[in-house]
Amino acid sequence: MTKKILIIGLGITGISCIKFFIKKGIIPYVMDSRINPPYIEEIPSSVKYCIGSFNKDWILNANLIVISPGISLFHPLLIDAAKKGIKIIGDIELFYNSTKTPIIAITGTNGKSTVTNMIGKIINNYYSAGIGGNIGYPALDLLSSFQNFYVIEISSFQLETIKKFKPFISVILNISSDHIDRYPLGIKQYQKTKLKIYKNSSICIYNANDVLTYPNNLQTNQQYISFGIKKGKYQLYKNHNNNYLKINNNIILNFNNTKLIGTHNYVNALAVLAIADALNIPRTISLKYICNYQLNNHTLQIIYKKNGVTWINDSKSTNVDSTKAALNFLGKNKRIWLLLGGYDKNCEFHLLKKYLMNNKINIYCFGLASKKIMSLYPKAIPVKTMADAIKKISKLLKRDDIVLLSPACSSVDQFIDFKDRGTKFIELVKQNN
Ligand code: UMA
Ligand code: ADP
Repeated sequence: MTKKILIIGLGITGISCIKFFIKKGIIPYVMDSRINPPYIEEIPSSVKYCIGSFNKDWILNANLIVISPGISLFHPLLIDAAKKGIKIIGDIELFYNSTKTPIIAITGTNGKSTVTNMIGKIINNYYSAGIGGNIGYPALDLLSSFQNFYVIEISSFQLETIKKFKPFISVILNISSDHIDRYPLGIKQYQKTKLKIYKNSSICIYNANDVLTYPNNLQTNQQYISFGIKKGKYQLYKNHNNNYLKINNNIILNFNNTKLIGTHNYVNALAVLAIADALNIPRTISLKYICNYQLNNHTLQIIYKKNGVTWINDSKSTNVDSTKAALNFLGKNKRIWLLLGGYDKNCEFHLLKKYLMNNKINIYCFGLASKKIMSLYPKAIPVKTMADAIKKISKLLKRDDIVLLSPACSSVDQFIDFKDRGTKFIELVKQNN
């Protein structure tokens, strides 16, 4: 038998892996446990595939297995394969093995896409950068065009399967409770997976306010750079109502003069400047792009204002900490109608207590997490769908109210993804106004 390469997963990662091997003249085997995986029609006719369940024989007789991020390494058949000595990797390791271009790797529970896009824009105005990874564009698809740098957003799922991956710069923005359904040993195991990003990196950038992001095995050949609120090399410093970016006690920028909103985004910008400086990009360029950066859709996106009521789409908030960030940004004084719910990934809703006990917050919960939310917050009103919540809320709104979709959960129980959830929210708001 010739070398058997097995790709597991027929999502966008799986398809990028198939194309990658075919380009090299290797015909892989492909498998997906779903009965109806999304990209079945894109498989070239030469490729043998198996769908609906995992094929034990294919797994245990492969020479190399490439798994997609949605597949856990803890699947019993993959544990057996690993015991047999079969190498199991993911697309990020393949990507790294196929390029000499320096990689900037960004992870964290929240802020990855914001930081990836922001630094990508800055680099593209001085050098060139390919931007991809968990942000929605498979890393392997970047290889077709030459770039000075690759900026890759990396999830904990993707970090599970890295081996020799060696980014030039690696960043962990923050770590808080997320994806606990995938990590049976809890947040420590999730953190350990995230910390893998630093292992071979030349420059490690971490959050001085978040000890979970601190590099653990310090090495003399690595450089460590920190950022944080009143802490670290790149600092956010608040004075009266101003929010300054400070380096070595020098004020570099007043964030109030930028398009960024929310303390969390100011902190994200600190990390961005730390990366840009490490790449020797002139500050004038970096600061110009930080000042003018427009947040991505579905992140604290003000979508509608009518009769003094503001509607905000923060569908990208898929965990407790991102919803905290949204509520911190909005403050304690306004009446907020919060749409919460979806698939909760075993995360810790009680961490929202300090915020949700505020009398000015009305909670409407939907989806799989409803029961859990209601058990913690009896005032929460359960509804079947987001549409039902909007219908009910629309009749109760008064001037100066805010309606916030910041669900603290993933969308997979009732929507295709966060974009679908956010887009439907926008449509519903228009229909109800
Ligand atoms: N699946 C099966 N059986 C299979 C293969 C997959 O049930 O045999 C399921 C997975 O459990 C998952 C879904 O199918 O629920 C998609 O999995 P996938 O690995 O095929 O996903 P891709 O389409 O390749 O997309 C992946 C990332 N998805 C996941 O990590 C689940 C995308 O991040 C990423 O943009 C893309 O690779 C390119 O790198 C999405 C995501 O939700 C946006 N990421 C998580 C997050 O940001 O919190 C980590
Ligand atoms: P990710 O790619 O990690 O999901 P995004 O930049 O897309 O991150 O933001 C996702 C959600 O997290 C949004 O609701 C956003 O407002 C929030 N967010 C962004 N940066 C941070 C941060 N540093 N801390 C907490 N929440 C954040």
